[in-house]
Amino acid sequence: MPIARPEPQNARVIAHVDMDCFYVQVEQRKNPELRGLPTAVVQYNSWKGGGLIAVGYEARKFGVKRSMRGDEAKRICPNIQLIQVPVARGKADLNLYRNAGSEVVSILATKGRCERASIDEVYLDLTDAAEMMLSETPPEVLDKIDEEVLKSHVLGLHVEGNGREEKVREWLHRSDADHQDKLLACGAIIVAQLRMKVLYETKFTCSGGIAHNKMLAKLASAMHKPAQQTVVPSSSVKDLLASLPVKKMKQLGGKLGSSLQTDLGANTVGDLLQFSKEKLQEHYGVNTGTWLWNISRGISGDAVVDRLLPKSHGCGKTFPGPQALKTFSSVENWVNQLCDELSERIQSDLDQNRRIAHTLTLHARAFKENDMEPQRKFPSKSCPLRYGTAKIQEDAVKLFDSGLCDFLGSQHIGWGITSLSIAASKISDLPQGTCSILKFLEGKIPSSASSSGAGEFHKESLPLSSTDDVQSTGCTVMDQEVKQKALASEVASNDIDIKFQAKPLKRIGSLVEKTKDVGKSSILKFFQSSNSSFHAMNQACERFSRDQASSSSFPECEEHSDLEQIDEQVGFSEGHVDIDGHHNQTRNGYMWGINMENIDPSVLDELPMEIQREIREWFHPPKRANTSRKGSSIVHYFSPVKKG
Ligand code: TTP
Repeated sequence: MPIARPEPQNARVIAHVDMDCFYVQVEQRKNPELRGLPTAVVQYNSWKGGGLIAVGYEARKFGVKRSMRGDEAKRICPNIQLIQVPVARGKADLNLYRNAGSEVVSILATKGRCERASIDEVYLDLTDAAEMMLSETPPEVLDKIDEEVLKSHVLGLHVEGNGREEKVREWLHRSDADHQDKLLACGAIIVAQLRMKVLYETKFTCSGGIAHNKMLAKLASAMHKPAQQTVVPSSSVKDLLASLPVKKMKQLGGKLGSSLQTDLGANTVGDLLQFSKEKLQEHYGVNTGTWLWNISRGISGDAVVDRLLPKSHGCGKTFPGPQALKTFSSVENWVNQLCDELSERIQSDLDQNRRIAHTLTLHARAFKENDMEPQRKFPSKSCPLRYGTAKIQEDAVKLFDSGLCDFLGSQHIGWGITSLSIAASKISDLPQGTCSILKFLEGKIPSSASSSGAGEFHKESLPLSSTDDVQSTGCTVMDQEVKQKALASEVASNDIDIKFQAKPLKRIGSLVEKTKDVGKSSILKFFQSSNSSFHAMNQACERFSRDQASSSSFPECEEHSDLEQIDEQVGFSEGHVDIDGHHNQTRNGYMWGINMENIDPSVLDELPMEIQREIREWFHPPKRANTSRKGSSIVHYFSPVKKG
């Protein structure tokens, strides 16, 4: 559902940059002989020559379109070069294109906040860069303006042909322009520079839109392609939207857009101007009504989110026509292959970017033979994501099973699957501070560091991550392996990244590092000790996880995924598991088998006061009755995820 957000008070400069016929360009860079030739990239599936997924601009001149199949494209453009996407696991492997997209993003991100919106497009917030240019070298004082900037299309200038560049130069140079237009002029210069840099460094062309918000910038970038840019001054917005078919507007391509056409008779976005805000709210609710009222005026306050990495990972495969999957085992086979790829990608995201995905979703398109309810769709199913290929496969198959049950209902009839996809979403960064010390502590212990190869799990488990936002239809246990795997990979890298650590922890690191052969390593042993409360806590987590795993079967399992319940299991609340027992024993210094004296005081001193106090109390407990350890600060401190 669209969200109505007011524009911020100060004018922004937002750019949308979209690569031109992206996959084709990537293939042409790989094989320069293809340059200048009509080229298209086709899907792996070779039925009727394969579906076209990217069409080069030379081929478009012949009328070749993405909706065609290779055979048809050949008919209308006999010289067309059809390049098949790279293949892995029996399906398209998009890594080549993903990596090429990342090359571009790393260049574009140098000028302002950058949001990677898809494999080949980004939004940039260039407001600061434009303001700075305006105050230091405003366009009106520039003697020479680069040709690429002069080739910009400025909406509302109404000049074409030879005179255009002169008009654009005048527009850029206007000293009497308002602040907003001056900012856009700076934005146009910056985007042209960025596009040239992209071309120079990657050999890819891209197109850009420059406006005061994301919505307008996106519309603009598609207006003049390839290798061009379009500027949307505020004065041109009304005309732009007046002729824009509602279905072309983002978020109006589906039912909402259809309803605007049929129920309100609005065929263009501009047609919505005749309706009051109240009227639109009456029809579509307060939020959507307000959003419609806003967009018809070109208002959109959506911020450019700082995100260079994808929001989710997904992979899918279609099985058109006779290739439809009709048995459970054939579906399972494909689900396993998709999961294999997904698992590899989320693992590499974890290793490279320290990000964890929390939700696994399976989508499918299906049909029933002699369907009595053709309107019933195969429902998408989600569950908390567990790391490890086998677990993802197991869960995805259960999701499919659950979806198929819902899809078929009580009917015992034949079915077929024409598309399958799985996605890992709700991706978040690994918690930093606590994770760093865990990494440090784990990574520096010879027994775990040396025995853990890349990808190997630590034997000792860690407290679980929270999956607070999972919309589960069936569910499995949130897995500790997320954390374990994170640690394993970090340990394997053997590279202690202390830049995220709070300062004191950094010093602990160096102190322990320097002195680890003598008694001072006791603090490490302390946290590693198989008898420590930390271990007890982990064991409790493991037990909890095992119990849940053994009892979890789709789709009827309980919702145990959140941290609160896990906290109970590890003894943060009274009367659960045996952690209190451990605490009692540790107070005698008995179970840990170490003395306070063995801990280098300077190391201990580096810990936060609350932790120091707690450690000291464990060894020299105050003479008072045993109290509940609910909310134990040390446990919180070393827990990788704090309850949010
Ligand atoms: P788009 O940006 O939609 O298109 P494009 O870059 O090929 O062409 P344009 O110059 O018109 O923007 O998609 C980016 C890439 O994503 C495209 O090169 C191939 C891939 N893609 C698919 O695989 N399937 C699809 O249905 C679409 C739309 C794109």
